Amino acid sequence: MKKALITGISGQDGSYLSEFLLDKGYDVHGMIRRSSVDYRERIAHIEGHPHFHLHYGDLGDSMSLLNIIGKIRPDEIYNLAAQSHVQVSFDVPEFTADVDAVGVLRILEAVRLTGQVKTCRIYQASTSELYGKVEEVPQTETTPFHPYSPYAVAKQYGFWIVKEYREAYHMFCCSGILFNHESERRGETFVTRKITLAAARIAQGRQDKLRLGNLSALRDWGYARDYVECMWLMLQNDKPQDYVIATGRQHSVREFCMLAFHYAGIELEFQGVGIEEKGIDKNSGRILVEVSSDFYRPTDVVNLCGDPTKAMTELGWDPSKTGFEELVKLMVEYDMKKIAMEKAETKIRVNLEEYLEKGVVK
Ligand code: NAP
Ligand code: G4F
Repeated sequence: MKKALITGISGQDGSYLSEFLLDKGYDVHGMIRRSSVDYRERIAHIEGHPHFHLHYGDLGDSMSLLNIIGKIRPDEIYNLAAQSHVQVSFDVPEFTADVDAVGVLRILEAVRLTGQVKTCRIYQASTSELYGKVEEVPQTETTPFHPYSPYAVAKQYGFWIVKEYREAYHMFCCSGILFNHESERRGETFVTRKITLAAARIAQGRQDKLRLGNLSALRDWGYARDYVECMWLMLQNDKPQDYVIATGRQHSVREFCMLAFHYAGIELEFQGVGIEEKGIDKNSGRILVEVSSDFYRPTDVVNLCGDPTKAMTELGWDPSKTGFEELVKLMVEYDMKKIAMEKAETKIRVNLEEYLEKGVVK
């Protein structure tokens, strides 16, 4: 049975990759960090599976990496752990560099120092943010990098150190240059999930307005569940190589917003420009979306669109499994149910408190 180690297993991609590898018959090991609330929502449903094991460690802690990698001796490592929020990287640049840049080096060295150069294959979660202030559209494996945030600069180091170890030590290590991929498990402060949750809350009377930053930013959004297959395919390849993983289609934050509200039953129209732009409910005339400079970044990446031709032809990967409309729909449907459940729970709690106060229930 093949053994895989996933760092960042509690994140969006880590949870989908765990399910994917368990289905393939792998023994899956995951690295987790201790947290004050020890509940891992995205992987709670697989904890207890006989081939699913969790280990405490941290990308900032070489000793924990040496210990875990030396003990498990995995056939494959998927390094998904990162401080993955671009805007937050402006607030915590040093931590971001330590985890997203030096953390990659720590993994490579742990593999080398424990004598697994020939036996262990490594996938590095790289990113379209490397193209940053883009120099061509669409972006391919040969497009020059121009990282445009502390996050992207750190990830750039990760990309180059993987390439260096591949050439210097002939290690099977490669980077997936993944464009944005979203899902119902996406972190709630990334723009897509922030929008789908807000659309669901506004439609159900639980929120008045949504405040966003740059509505004109363009992204190539895919479905995370489809993208984890590519990580695995890259490690099954004959040669270690880097691949762009994207859909090849581009949409603005504004378009995402209009579609999400549409699936929540609200037709929006946008009026005004820049900070004055508003998203207005066509039926009621209410302003539901406003622009706030709080969500502007010191430097923003505004024109991402990937060309997945190499992954399609060499890995046989299909980027068209889940289209943009379907992705937005499934995220909104999930969040509509989530908010409805939360409303029902609140109602039950309030009723119960009233009964307890009146002494009806003891
Ligand atoms: P995510 O949901 O934010 O998950 C990040 C994971 O990293 C979490 O499990 C987190 O653990 C863990 N982590 C953070 N700091 C750590 C540290 N110091 N040591 C160990 N673990 C740490 O991210 P994602 O969307 O799944 O993305 C996975 C990877 O792909 C990331 O490297 C990201 O930068 C990269 N990427 C993502 C996209 C995308 O669109 N999703 C696109 C390109 C590249 P906690 O749960 O304890 O916080
Ligand atoms: O959803 P975002 O925060 O994702 P971003 O910055 O593209 O980063 C994500 O994708 C990268 C791949 O390209 C990953 F490497 C990275 O780990 C992460 O998963 O922002 C998308 C766009 C930006 O241009 C941002 O300025 O949406 C714009 N935006 C507008 N209003 C907003 C908001 N972003 C956020 N998070 N929140 C807003 O209110």
